Amino acid sequence: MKPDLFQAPDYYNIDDLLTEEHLMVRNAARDWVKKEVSPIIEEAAQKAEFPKSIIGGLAEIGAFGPYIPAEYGGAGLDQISYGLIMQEIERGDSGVRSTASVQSSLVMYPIWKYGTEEQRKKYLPKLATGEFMGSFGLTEPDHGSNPGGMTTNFKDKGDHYLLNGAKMWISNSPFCDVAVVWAKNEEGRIHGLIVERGMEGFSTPETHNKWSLRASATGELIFQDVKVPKENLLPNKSGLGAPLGCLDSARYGIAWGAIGAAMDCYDTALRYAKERIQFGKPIAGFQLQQKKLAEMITEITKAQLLALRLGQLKNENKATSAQISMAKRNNVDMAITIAREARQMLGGMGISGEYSIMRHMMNLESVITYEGTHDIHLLITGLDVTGISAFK
Ligand code: TGC
Ligand code: FAD
Repeated sequence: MKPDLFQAPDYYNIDDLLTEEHLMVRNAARDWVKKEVSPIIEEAAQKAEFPKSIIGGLAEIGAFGPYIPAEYGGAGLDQISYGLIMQEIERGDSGVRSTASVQSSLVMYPIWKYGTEEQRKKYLPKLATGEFMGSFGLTEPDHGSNPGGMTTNFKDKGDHYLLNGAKMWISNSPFCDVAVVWAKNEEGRIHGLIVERGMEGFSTPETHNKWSLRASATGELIFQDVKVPKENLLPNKSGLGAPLGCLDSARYGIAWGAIGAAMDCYDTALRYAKERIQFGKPIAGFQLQQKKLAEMITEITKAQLLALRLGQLKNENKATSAQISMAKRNNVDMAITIAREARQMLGGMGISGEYSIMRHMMNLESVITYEGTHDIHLLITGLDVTGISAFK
């Protein structure tokens, strides 16, 4: 892969709206990605391997639990810092950001918000350092967009719960030490359970042959009469709102992360267009290519402002789920559109692993699907503005 010459676009001087702490956190993540992710990520994606060697570094830049309080090992940062970290990591690769999103928002967050003090103390510090890696099991083979229909279930057996069912498309599953699993009790109420690797009847087969998110490990979570200790139930929230509350946090991070992927594609295409000579001049001098670049920087700037405002609302605990859906949908769509345009600007080189664009483009096909598809988020906005559900 080419050396990483990334220069972040900031067309509206948005850095001026960030605090010293935001800039420090963002720059540390940016430097780390350049040094530790860029040199290895292409090979990892080509080999379809999650690069476990970067787990310690992710922990050091605060990517595991950025907003989890320091007393539990988290970085104790605000929501904008969390977003900026996700942006920088996804500038490197969406699959690496996935690993961080799952660890922070889908594993640490529910343990922190819905767990007991004992559960927080037992799991959070180890998840923050990457000693434990986590996964989040909501999606099932027959229930993706409609998680409320899940059939994974647990029965009260007196001194333990007996868990049965299967989850699929689970990020980090093949190597996770713990899984936060959503299942129905005998009354059909959804609860979260912490399942640990090594529990009898629990297996995590890997899903192969993905063309997207190749540097992230994806797999299943299978439960065959797994005896889960009663103290592993997350007691402080139940119902579908519990897992959806975690998704709010992860979707918010994705709204920022997608900007990173878009910035990398734009920056790569801009540099290439200035250097590539056809018909006796740089292709950046042709109006059609300028249209692409001008529209890219316009859309990136709009997405940056959307994410920043959402971050301010999150910091004030005022962001609604529907606002988060709008930002996730808009920013991922913006990023995938830019990736496709940028890929074309590189001509044949656009499909080569020498450049990051095709990898981003393929990754974003997962990002636009997971954490609620593009269409599901549109329906969430539709419901919010009309008051009428078009889901069912
Ligand atoms: P509905 O009746 O609307 O709601 C059920 C209950 O949940 C509450 N609620 C929320 N709570 C918090 N945050 C949200 N975003 C919420 N949305 C809804 C709601 O108030 C209600 O509460 P209560 O107390 O009244 O019971 O539910 P529904 O069955 O009609 O479904 C709504 C729908 C379709 C929007 C929802 O199910 C949905 O978002 N579907 C998409 C599924 C999804 O996003 N799955 C993601 C799986 S995890 C993943 O992809 C990780 S990828 C990780 C990575 O690698 O980065
Ligand atoms: P379906 O729900 O079958 O949807 C198929 C199509 O139908 C979509 O276009 C959808 O928009 C459309 N559709 C569905 N319902 C409606 C409706 N009411 N109106 C209009 N259109 C509709 N899940 C986890 O729990 N944990 C993870 O860690 C995780 N990681 C993932 C990693 C990857 C790489 C991928 C690809 C997925 C991951 N997922 C994870 C699963 C992901 O959240 C689901 O794939 C996603 O929610 C969509 O579900 P589905 O694939 O079953 O599609």
